[in-house]
Amino acid sequence: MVTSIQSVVGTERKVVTELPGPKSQELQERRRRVVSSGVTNGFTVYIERADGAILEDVDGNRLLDFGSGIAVTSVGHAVPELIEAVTQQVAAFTHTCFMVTPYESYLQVCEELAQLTPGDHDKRSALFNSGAEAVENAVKIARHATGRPAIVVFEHAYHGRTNLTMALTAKNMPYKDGFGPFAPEVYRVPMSYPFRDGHSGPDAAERAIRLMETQIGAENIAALLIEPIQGEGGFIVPAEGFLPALADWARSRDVVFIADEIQSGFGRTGKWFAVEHEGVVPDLVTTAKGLAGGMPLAAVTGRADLMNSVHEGGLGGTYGGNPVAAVAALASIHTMRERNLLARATHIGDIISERLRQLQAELPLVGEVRGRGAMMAVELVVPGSREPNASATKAAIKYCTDHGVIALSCGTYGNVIRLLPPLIITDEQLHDGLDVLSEALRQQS
Ligand code: PLZ
Repeated sequence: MVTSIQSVVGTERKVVTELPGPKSQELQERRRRVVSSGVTNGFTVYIERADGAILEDVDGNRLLDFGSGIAVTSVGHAVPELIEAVTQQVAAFTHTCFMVTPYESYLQVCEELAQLTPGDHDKRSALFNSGAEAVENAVKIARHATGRPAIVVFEHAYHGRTNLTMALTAKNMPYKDGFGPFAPEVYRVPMSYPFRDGHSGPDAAERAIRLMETQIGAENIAALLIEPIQGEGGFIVPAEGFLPALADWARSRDVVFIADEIQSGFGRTGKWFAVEHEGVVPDLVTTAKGLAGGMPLAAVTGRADLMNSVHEGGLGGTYGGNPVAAVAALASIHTMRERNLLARATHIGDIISERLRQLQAELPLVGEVRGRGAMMAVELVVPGSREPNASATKAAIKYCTDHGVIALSCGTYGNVIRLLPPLIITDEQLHDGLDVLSEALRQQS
């Protein structure tokens, strides 16, 4: 049964109707009557099945996936090993609640996390359902362990949509507007954003440290929380030396350094975690998305003394570390190793950078090309300036989706196109999608 589903989906992008097609349009009509308009869709094609890097919609269109459901399906769609593991687990048992009666797969995920996350110190993990929930718990743990209230976050940061994580997230629209009041004791300092601030990494870190010391006081800070490469904020890669300087400062002041690797982690950048590119070892790491290949699972992993400082029963939740999600994570991690997907991520990054840099040389619309591995982006500007160009970004994304390539935007100013293909994408598929994106950008120039 499983194989017949897979064999139906081809490996090539193929648009056979207008997009969205008639069946998708019908579903969209139905949707309007039952789904809150507060939840939106980037692209209203309704998906029926998927395989590898291709999504097939209800009208039979085959779309090339450059988004991986926002950096989730890194191992690709319909991975046989994952299907097998999940199917067997569903038949065995779907839920007991780990806090009521435990099961082995939860331990195995924590063993993998201890091994894969940076540093060879003694580690513990706790499992949750979503990225926001992992971030909330990392903050709870850091506050409990230090007895301090303040949490420091950065400009352009994204950490989630729950009340605490909205406070941690920078951008007002659409994430925060009208949803306050927000959780207190959250302080925001400037990020290193080389394209826009021109600072070296150490200088940008010095600026942030000065603010923390003078306006908050290190003795009041429980944790410094940072995405090593910012995701929703615009795929901002801090200047070299920024992360190590902050991590050193945090260590010297007993401030917990939390790396939010929810988008940048799990092989996306060519290493298991993006902090590894600069040799940084965080005290706590939050993971989700790519961890479980599409099943909802998230984790906080880090120093045993911090993770165990919480009183018994202080962490948990009904579904955290659900057995179906847990075996999906194990299958996904195994697939990443077996298929050498970290090296694939680097290879994908090389292809994308080369193609995008050619475009940058050709088109003044392209302000910057940046990212690492299979987490690459272009920042679009008004030609001849650094003025963010959100309208061109929107139009280029529309061109891509009209032509069956699912591409996503991001950025505080809405002017960044990000590429997050599944790591199993073939070179042919990648070039095909990049051809469409190139044409999309040329049309905006
Ligand atoms: N931390 C770094 O990227 C989720 C958000 C999509 P959840 N990013 C996609 C949207 O508009 O809601 C994310 C992230 C980083 C935390 C999160 C939150 O993860 O699983 O969406 O809660």
